[in-house]
This record gives sequence, C-alpha cells and structure tokens, in this order.
Amino acid sequence: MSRILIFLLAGLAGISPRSLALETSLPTRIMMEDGSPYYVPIAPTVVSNTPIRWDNPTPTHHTVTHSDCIEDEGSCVFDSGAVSPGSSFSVPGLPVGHYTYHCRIHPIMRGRLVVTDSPLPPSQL
Ligand SMILES: [Cu+2]
Repeated sequence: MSRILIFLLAGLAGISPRSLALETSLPTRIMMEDGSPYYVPIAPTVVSNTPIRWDNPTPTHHTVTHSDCIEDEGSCVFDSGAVSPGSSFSVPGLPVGHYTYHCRIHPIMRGRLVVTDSPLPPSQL
C-alpha cells in the first residue's frame, strides 16, 4: 500500500517537459493601483506564450480588458470581467504583438503589453 503511494508521489513530482516549461516561464506580474499609472508596470515587454498575471490589491473592482473587445468583438483577445479586491486575473500567454487594454469600470485606467518572440536579457526580466 505505502509502496504504491510513494510510487504515485514520485510520479507526480517527476520532472517532465511540461513542469520544466512551467519553471522557466514564470508569469509576468502586473499590479493594479487606484492611482496613476494604474497598471504597474504600465507597458511591460513579455515573451510570447508565457503567462501574464494581474493582481488587484486595491479595495476596488477592476477589469483587464483588451481594447479590441470594445471596438471589434471578433478580435477580443482577453477580458477579465470584474476582478474583485484581493483577486487576480491571468492569461496563459499571448501571441507576438502589441496590446492595449483598459479597465471597463474606470476607462482612465490604461495599460499596454509588448509581446515578443525573442527571450529577454536577464536584466529586463
Ligand atoms: Cu478599474
């Protein structure tokens, strides 16, 4: 019985290509703030297909809404809906491109993402 359990745990902890990929692609974290510039950092450069996470430490609901979601529903890439205080919103990764986004609740809140194919030098991570 215990031998089976150990085998299962070893399997769960085992190194696989997927777990290696997760370890090397730590999410980019963006903080939401109630004051300017509202999203910090406001325009980070992110490697394509690495996770991006927005944290909301404020006492207010906010959204992370790709600007195309308003102008053209068909090319809407991400829209968090209301992110409650203390919560976060993540995307698993984005294709190469430039993305502008904003908060639906507070349209003055605006941020940008630059998603690139080339790995960044360590100084920019
Ligand atoms: Cu907001």
